[in-house]
Formats: sequence, C-alpha cells, structure tokens
Amino acid sequence: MRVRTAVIGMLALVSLAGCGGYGGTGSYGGGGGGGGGGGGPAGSVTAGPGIQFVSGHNGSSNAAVDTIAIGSTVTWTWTGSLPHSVQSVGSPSFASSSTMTGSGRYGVRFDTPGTYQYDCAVHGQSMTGTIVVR
Ligand SMILES: [Cu+2]
Repeated sequence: MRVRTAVIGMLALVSLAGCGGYGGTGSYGGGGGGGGGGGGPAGSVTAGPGIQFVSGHNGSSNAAVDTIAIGSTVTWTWTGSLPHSVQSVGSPSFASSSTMTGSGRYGVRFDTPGTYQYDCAVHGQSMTGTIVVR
C-alpha cells in the first residue's frame, strides 16, 4: 500500500518597494531672504527655447551668468522643444539626469563659494553658463 503525500508549499513573497526615485523634477526647499547685489539668493535659469541658457537674474545668455548666495539653489527650467541638459565643467560635478525638453526641471544647491562653469551636453560650447557663489 502506497501513501502519497502531497506537500503544498506556500511561498509568500513580500515585496517592500518603498524607494522613491530621485529624479530631476523634485521640489526644492526654498531658501530665505537677504538679496545681495548681482541677482539674489537663488538662481533661476531657463534652458532654451533656442540654443541658450538664459539667466533669470539679468537676462544674460551664452554665457548665462548668475550670482547667488552660499547655500542657495539654482533651478534650470526647460522651455521649448529642443533637447538640452545641464552638466558641470570641472568640479564639483553635477549633471541633470538626461537631456530634457519642455517643462523639465533640475536643481543644484551650492554650498561652497566659487565660480562654476556648466554647459549643455547636446550643444557644448554653444550653450554655456556660469554660477558665481558668494
Ligand atoms: Cu542645449
């Protein structure tokens, strides 16, 4: 006489997926007050609509030059339909995650005084900017 035993295995897979993406479209805590000369505490730069970065402080482009306060954030906002990106030239290294078109956003906080050059990975020296932190 044979006894067949059926074993029913129950396998419970518990997946804890709690990681949030850290993309380029997050929100940034706003910095406080104190406008200095030459622009203001934070930076606002548009990428495009043509082949240019344009400073929200003074309208400069190629190179867009923004002077910001230590510890404040520069936010790049994409306009138009041309793909652009933001990448540092030299250190510290920063780069937007990829080329983006209209309505993309990217921010970098600068905690150390200095002059930081950046350009667009698509357009290189035709599309540059400078952030002065002091
Ligand atoms: Cu570009």
